[in-house]
Amino acid sequence: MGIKIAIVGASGAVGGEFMRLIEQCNFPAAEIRLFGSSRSAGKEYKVAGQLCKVEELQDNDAFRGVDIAFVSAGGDTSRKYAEVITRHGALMIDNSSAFRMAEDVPLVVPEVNPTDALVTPRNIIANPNCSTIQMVVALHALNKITPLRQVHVATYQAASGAGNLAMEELRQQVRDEAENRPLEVNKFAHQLLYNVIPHIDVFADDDYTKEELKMYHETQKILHSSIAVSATCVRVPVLRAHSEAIWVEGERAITPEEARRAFEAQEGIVVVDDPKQLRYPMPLLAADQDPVYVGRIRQDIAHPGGITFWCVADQIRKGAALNAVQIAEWLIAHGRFAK
Ligand code: 2RA
Repeated sequence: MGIKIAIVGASGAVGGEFMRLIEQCNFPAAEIRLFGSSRSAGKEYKVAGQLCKVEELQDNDAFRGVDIAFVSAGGDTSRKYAEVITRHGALMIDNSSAFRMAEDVPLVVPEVNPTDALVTPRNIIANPNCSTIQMVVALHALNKITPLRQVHVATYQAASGAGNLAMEELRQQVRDEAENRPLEVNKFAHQLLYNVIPHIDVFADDDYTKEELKMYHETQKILHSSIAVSATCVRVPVLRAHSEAIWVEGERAITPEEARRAFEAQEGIVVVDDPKQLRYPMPLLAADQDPVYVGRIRQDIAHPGGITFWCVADQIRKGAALNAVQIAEWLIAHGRFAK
């Protein structure tokens, strides 16, 4: 079976990962089209053996015949071009926050709520925010033991979440520091090198950031529950994997042994938890890898019956491109594109 795909935002960090994944996963792509801004138009990339030229995203009929459009070009572009992309029947799998909370757009993590992807009245499926994706895979495992009520999470988010230029800014700060040059700060509110910045996305009226509120609202939508998530989201000088310290409380007490068994049984999770041997998940372990890694599993001494653990995943892969490709693979396996 051949699926005709488009990648929108091809020149970005997530767009590049889509291209690598299409090749690495042997995605059944009969045709691959690339789209981008006027700045990117004309660039050429080799994808799964095909030489593809970036076409300018415009209000035209270029998406006629496309089955799946993987879109990662920012919320404004998604909002502006959703109708253009979907008007001839293409399924848009959107990485931006534009449609995540829309009632008629499913928000999907395939290990957690794949069947939500079957109902797409607008031909749009939203990919959750990266920090939400890795957390909900872990929460889903524990939710099978007992319904979870409350979650506290502190994130340690990599530069990649802010895109290619942000990763380059961190690399450049390393080089400039080594050469005693002044450090340039453009993509973040402050210097990231030798620093942590407790501020991702803009501040809302209640003094949480939008990134933190995404973790609250998206988690409820994906888990179909009223689970309450209080997050503090922090940027750290790491290149491409997000880490999270998570504290959960369920309707009944959970033991660390139960939690470990649930994580080990959960599709998508690899448990790395042997503190005596200094083995626990870290961003350097997770970079370029598919799984959500979980470790440091223990009873919460501040909340008897609560569980606390540490969770790490590659932000560009599971936090973005891989999750979208897995949604597409699940739909293909369930006959969505059977002709
Ligand atoms: C970040 N969560 O890490 C964002 C990207 N979606 O900046």
